[in-house]
Amino acid sequence: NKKGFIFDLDGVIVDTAKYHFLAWQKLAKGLDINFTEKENEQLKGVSRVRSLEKILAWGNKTISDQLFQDLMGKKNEEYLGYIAEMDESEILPDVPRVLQYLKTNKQPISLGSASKNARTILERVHIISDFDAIVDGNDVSKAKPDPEVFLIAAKEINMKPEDCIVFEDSVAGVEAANAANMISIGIGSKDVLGHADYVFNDFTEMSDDFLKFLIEY
Ligand code: B16
Ligand code: MG
Repeated sequence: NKKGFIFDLDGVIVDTAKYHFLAWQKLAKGLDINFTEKENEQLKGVSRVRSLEKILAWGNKTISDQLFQDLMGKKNEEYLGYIAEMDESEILPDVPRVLQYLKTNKQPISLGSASKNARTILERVHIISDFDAIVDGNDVSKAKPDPEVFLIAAKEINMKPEDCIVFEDSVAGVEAANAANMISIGIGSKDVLGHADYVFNDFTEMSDDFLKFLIEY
């Protein structure tokens, strides 16, 4: 039996949301916009362009296209500074166990992330070789909740969407997985991810037996 297992990156494999937050907060401060952790929640799974649009809207600001581009570049530079310091200690609990279980059972594994920095991050934390395919923000034209990223991720591992399982931490990402006709597994709080087929607080709560069930259903 074979299923395609598709992992989101930020919030599922590593917690880079804290670095996105620091970088966006610095930028917002420069624009005199108040930006808190609560607003940062709403940027999870959201593309870089869309994130800046949202921050500007929260602060009631309109800026030129040129400045918009400059700010996106600045934010990313700041973010890359944090990523450069990452190592395998930042992999979230039990992610290696789950990947190992799937590999041992010969299941195809794909990444489906909105981030244009996904490859860099996977390299930094030394798990890039665990993935049979990597689909990220550079490969898509439509951001989550559009299912495009997951549909390409499935195709790259030669699996039909209905035979794929998606691990996601964001509202938009779970929506995208559902729209792709895949099994959606929320990683996080049930209050936020109630629209997922299954929800676990984190991978430590997901048993090998459950993974076996997913492979065999
Ligand atoms: P970048 P994911 C998403 O990654 C993040 O959750 C989101 O906060 C970020 O804005 C987006 O990637 C774009 O990231 O600026 O690195 O291209 O959760 O889909 O893995
Ligand atoms: Mg995410």
